[in-house]
Amino acid sequence: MLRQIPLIALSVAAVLLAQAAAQSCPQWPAAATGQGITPVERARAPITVFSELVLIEYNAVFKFLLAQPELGLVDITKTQITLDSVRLNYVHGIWYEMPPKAEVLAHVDKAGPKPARKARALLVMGKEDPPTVREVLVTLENEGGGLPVASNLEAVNIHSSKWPEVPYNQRPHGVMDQVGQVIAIMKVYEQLNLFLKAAFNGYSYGESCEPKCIGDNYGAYQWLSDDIQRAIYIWFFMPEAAEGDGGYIHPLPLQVLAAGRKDDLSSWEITKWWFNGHFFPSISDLIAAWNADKDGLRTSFRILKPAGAAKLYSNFEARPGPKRGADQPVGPVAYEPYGRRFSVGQNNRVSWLGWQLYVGYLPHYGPRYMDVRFKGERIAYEISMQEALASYGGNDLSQANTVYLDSHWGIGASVRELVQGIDCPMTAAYMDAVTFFKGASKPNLHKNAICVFEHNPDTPTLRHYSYSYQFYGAVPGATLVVRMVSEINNYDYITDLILSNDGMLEVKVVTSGYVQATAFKAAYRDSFGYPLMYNISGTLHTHVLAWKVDLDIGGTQNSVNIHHMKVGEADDGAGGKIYINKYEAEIAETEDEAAYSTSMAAPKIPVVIAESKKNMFGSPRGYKVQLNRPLLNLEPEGYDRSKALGFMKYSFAATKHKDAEAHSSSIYGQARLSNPSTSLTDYVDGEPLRNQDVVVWVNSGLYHIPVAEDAPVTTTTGNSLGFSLVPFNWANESPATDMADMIEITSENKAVPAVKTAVTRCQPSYLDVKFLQSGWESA
Ligand SMILES: [Cu+2]
Repeated sequence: MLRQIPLIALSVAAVLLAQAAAQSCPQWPAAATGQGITPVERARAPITVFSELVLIEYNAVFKFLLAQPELGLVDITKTQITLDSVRLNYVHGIWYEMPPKAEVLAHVDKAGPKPARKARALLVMGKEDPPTVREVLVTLENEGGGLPVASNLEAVNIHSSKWPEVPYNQRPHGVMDQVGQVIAIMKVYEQLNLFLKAAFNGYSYGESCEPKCIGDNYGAYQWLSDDIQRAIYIWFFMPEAAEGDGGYIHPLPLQVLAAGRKDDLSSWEITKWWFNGHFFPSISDLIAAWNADKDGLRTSFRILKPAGAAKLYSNFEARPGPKRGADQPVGPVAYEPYGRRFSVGQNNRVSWLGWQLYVGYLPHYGPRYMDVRFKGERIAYEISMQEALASYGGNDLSQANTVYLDSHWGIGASVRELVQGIDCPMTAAYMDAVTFFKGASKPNLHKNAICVFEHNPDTPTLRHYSYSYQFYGAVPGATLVVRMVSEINNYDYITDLILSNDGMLEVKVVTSGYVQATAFKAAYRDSFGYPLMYNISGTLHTHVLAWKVDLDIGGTQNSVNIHHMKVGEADDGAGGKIYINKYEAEIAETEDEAAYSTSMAAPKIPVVIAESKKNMFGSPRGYKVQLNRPLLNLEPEGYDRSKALGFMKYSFAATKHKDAEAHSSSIYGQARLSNPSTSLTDYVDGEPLRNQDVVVWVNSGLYHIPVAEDAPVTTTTGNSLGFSLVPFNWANESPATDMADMIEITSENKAVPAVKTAVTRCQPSYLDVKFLQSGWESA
């Protein structure tokens, strides 16, 4: 059915074409197909200072690293994994190292020399004593003039930290962890299957389970103590019931904690069991309790296995019954009657109606947009995602202990191809992403993973209708969207950068995908979530997205002008006192004054300004940072597991730009929440902020209480997170007023199209404006 949609859409376009011809309008092109930029084109394109690495550069860096004898690295994909594999050195990831900002600006703005092009690599060094994780820089030469040559290995600190390395067990997830989990399970394999077959009606786990198989899934890491430095929660589900990828919402009420001692893979074992609401120290204890029917463990147990049509709840198969919209299954489609107004250049440079930027990504942190300009002026040097948190509640073993920091799992490395006509409109252009991550041996090409399209919001950017003075004025709405979707295991994060024709910029993330579920108990309804199906429930979790916004308004010398919203007093004209709205604008002198949590009782509106650059009315030019759903961490101050969540201590923070403070979170936080290498809280340290290169850190989040409507997957509607950057005395009037499609219709001249509009070519037929009087005057 889905495959038919483009055909239907084309026929709709054909009808529109016929209509256009009848009006002697220019031919409207049929819905455009995506214009992928091939790896060959990417490799040939002139490489700019903002270009992410291309395929051949990743390969050159990987080959160079493996050839350095002092590193002793192996290609992990070609290595037989054994118990000794923990003693291997391998490359976990490679990405482009953005040069220091001063060098980039000297090159871009002042025609200075092009900074050296470097790649950063994350190396897991299991062979060292003690084993560690390190990062190195490799220089790339010969760009644009033949094959890239990698050279010059530099030791550097872990990115955005003062640490030269992190402990081995703080490493990002890799193949070794699966070995540890298997070892832990194998130690109890026979007893586990004995129990599974008894409790789950003959279903079992492992090699000989067919046809009644139980699958497993795993959650987040925990560093539990100096001895137990790596532990993970495993839970079980029935793939047969899930029929596809829906196992996330078919959990069995069985969870275990698998843990290893320091770096000894053979020590991995299951240290805790949870079955249907009860905890056990060992499988023997669980089996003994089952056999003895302790607390009704056996006799009160019902298998969580939906049957028949109920199985559909976790998938997208057609439901029985009539379908809405069956007589016309295709709604409106986007088309561009005069062709595209945006362009996507090689090296991911996007231009549209005075906006220009470079679209990029980091494999761990996700999307980043560089050198964002409007009407030729830089608005932001960098806008980049820093973290995606999902922190769970629950009184079982796995859900209660789940805190996902998705930079660890790879927000950028998890982008996937987008489906034309559904993920992005038919008119979208597509770009590829290339990442090298998770112990790969070659770069991963994500075809059509980024789409760009102009979107008509069908809400005018500006409008006024005056029947008194008989005129109508408007600037039609127009936005450009740059979209990437990261599918991080069960969850889908749809990230949009939205540019508007009036200089506003919005970053918006909506979520979809499967919730993570557990066995439902009646008490859950009061605290953690509602049933999705019979006795299965999602569990309450908090989503928080964090971003870095390096604004450069009129240059890099900026200040933060915080508008404190207050109630003032005034005269009512008759000697009485009235309360009025007012603001008290205060420029933050230090970083501490510009870092705060939003309070409903003391609202603040932060504006990044250039104090010395004024608009024609003498107001400092600026951009307002508009927070959308900031979220505060409710965990008690000083709580160990909050230390990696520094990005949600403040809803707004502004600090002085430092190349060494490039990120507010890190890939190493997940595996050791209590001692992250990087935290935003370390950056807010009282430095002067006035007339400095200001970097803003914001977050946005929501509480997700899972309900029945989260099946099959979470809806994107109503789950929007993000922030906006809004011109604030940046211009002398609305920056939309130079749009060619601004229109004024008056009672004297209401011809269609109106002559007062700057463009007189064939436009849509606006409804004839009659300026009728209405309301009581016309009665
Ligand atoms: Cu959610």
